Amino acid sequence: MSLKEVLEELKQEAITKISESDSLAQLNEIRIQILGKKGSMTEVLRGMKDLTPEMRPVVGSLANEIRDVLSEHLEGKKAELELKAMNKALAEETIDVTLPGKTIKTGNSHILTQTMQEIEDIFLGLGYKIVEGYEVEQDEYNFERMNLPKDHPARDMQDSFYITEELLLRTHTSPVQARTMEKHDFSQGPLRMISPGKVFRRDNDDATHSHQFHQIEGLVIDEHITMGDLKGTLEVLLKKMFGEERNIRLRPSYFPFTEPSVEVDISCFKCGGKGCNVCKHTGWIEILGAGVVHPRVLEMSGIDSTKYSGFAFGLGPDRVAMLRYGVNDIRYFYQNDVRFLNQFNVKG
Ligand code: 2U9
Repeated sequence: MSLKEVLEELKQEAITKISESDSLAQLNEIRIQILGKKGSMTEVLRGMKDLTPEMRPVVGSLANEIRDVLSEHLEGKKAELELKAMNKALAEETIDVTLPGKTIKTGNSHILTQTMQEIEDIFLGLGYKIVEGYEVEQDEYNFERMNLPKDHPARDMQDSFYITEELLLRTHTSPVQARTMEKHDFSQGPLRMISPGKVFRRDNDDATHSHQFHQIEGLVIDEHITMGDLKGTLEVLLKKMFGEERNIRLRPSYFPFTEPSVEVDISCFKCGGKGCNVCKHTGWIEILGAGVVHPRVLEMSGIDSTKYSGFAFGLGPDRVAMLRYGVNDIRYFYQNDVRFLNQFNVKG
């Protein structure tokens, strides 16, 4: 058989094999067998060296032609098999978009954090700055600067958590205000701040007391600040928190750091003032303490009390949350039971 005939036969055989192949892997095998380095075409072409010089170009161009034809067949078959494989995958791997999805559980802020952030937002809107301070404080800032004298019961070892004689876990967030006051430059404008955070008292834990709880204290100092500014500010705060229909009531009280001092009540948000279990049938709910900053407290932080005056208030976010959501034991907030906490998952 001449080399030309061998090539023709090889071509026919290859075309048959290609057309019969039924997988991409098999097709690749065939390509290697025919056109690869050790493939049959290459083998045949090695025999060209024995041809006469006249025959070499003839056989050469026939070989090239056959290689092109076979390449075309291989490509065509490849495209056909790929399409077949894709159609098969599409038929087998259909996705049922109506199946219920997997819920991804995400965490959410603790209800006390949510309550505090809501209050912080109200004060940010009123132009206050938020200042956080130390949870371990000096006796000087926690008590002395707040006009709590050495023999005050709050300074007793029985009532506060002392670390050394001079250091303790803060019993209120007031030391943050004292530290901010002594640094404040009044030539830049008045001081308007709130200090949210954890405070610690050595109470016996019961339904309404926990050794750790939260406070948000507010302080405004400027020239000519009066009780009227305090009342207006608290009215804005309490209406935003408990509803525009609320009334507020101020009752005289006593705190060492304010003079005069008041307890502030809101008309009951459950019964509107008629009397119910939430307001203990009085129509009013005690919500915070406040007053005009004691001149001695201003002077101790280096502020001229003849020129400047201020008001201050303190409220407990734990109590706010208990009232709002009908939680009857403060300790639930600190037990981290997810069945309790998930009730306040805002994301649902
Ligand atoms: C400075 C001067 C005065 C902060 C105040 C109260 C009244 C008050 C309670 C609220 C609930 C404590 O957590 S609670 O039990 N606080 O009634 N706090 S006036 O007075 C200040 C603070 C800082 C420099």
